[in-house]
Amino acid sequence: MAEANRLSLHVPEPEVRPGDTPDFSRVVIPKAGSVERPPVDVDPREIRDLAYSIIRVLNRDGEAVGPWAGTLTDDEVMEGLRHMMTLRAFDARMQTAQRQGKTSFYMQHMGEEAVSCAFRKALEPGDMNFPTYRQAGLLIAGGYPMVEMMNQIYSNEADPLKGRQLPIMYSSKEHGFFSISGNLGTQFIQAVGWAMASAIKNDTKIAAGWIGDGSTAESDFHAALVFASTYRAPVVLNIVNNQWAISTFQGIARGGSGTFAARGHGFGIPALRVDGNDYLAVHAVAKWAVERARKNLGPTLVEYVTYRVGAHSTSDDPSAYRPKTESDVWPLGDPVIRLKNHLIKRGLWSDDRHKQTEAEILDTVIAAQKEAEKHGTLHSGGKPSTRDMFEGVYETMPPHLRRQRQKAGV
Ligand SMILES: Cc1ncc(C[n+]2csc(CCOP(=O)(O)OP(=O)(O)O)c2C)c(N)n1
Ligand SMILES: [Mg+2]
Repeated sequence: MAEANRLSLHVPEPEVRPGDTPDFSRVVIPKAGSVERPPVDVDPREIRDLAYSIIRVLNRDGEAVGPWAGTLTDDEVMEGLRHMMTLRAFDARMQTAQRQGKTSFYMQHMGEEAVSCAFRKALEPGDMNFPTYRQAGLLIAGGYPMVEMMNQIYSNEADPLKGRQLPIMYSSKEHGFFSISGNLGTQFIQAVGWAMASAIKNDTKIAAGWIGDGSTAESDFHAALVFASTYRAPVVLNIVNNQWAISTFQGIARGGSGTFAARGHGFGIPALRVDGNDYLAVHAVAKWAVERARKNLGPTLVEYVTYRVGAHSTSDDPSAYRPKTESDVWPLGDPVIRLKNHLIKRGLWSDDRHKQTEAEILDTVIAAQKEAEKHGTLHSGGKPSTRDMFEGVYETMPPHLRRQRQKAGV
């Protein structure tokens, strides 16, 4: 065969490898405030460019600028900073707890705190999230007790899920947080299905689906978009592009598409890209998308451009696949520091107040941890009963499980 006719596959490669100088020059970042804010009933064909831009509110000087600014009061912005700081402190304590053997597993949010914390504030009671493991900010910002989260992480006697779920896979119907499934991609089809059911019942509640950049390669992602677009389901479809899917860079799942958001175009779904490290921008875009769903205008696809600063999980070592200093040069900065600087600029905050709040939050997290540890940790103290393993799943227990339960004597 002639050399020219031989076929070969294209396998996208990350620009840099461990030991190289990190490089984010491919990430094109528009100026804060430069992207238009269309009316929520806009024809999706008129805003195709929003899938290729990045909606930003906070500029380099910490000012909130442009048409997407101003969706929150001063008190709400300060509360938002507190939520992100709480999530960060919670993460740090639980990461250490895993290293101390108090739980088998933990996953951090470092760098992505704004996404789930700000999104939660755009929802109403009764709305339902279908989250992955990296949206605990939905619970923190929704006022779910940290002690309950820790009880779940420790699989102790007070674990609301009775040891049945992997640590961090919380569930709270009351807090609009559907049980986390380890099977990624399922969140998108389930969110669309839940939203369709809400519309079929002529209810007023909307759903939010969550997926990572890597998981958009799952067929569930595409099936969800078909149903969402055909039936105009009241759902917000969130893609958290944190640049990595464990050790696989985002270029693999994105493939030839310009951006993840642009995948919405083939389905006629309005698609927006937002600075995921900008609490104010995330809130403004979430509010826009939630309003569309609530007004029965149908689904919105949102891509949050962010960066996973920490390891994928406590079982991962990122130095094996990316330069150690890559997070330092991530061009969208740190969500906590950016909101802090904004509040300082506005005269509502100070470095001293920040340090004091950090200390107060740490005390609260430690107090919650002590409380949870009274109920046991992975290898010590109270555990869920063996009986719990058999309860609460089947209305009528199948015979083979009944036999097992009898054998166990519970
Ligand atoms: C269906 C399915 N396939 C594979 C896995 C194993 N897995 C767990 S996390 C992960 C990476 C996901 O990356 P991404 O979607 O970008 O989310 P991120 O962790 O970055 O938030 C994979 C492959 C899984 N949990 N579910
Ligand atoms: Mg990812």
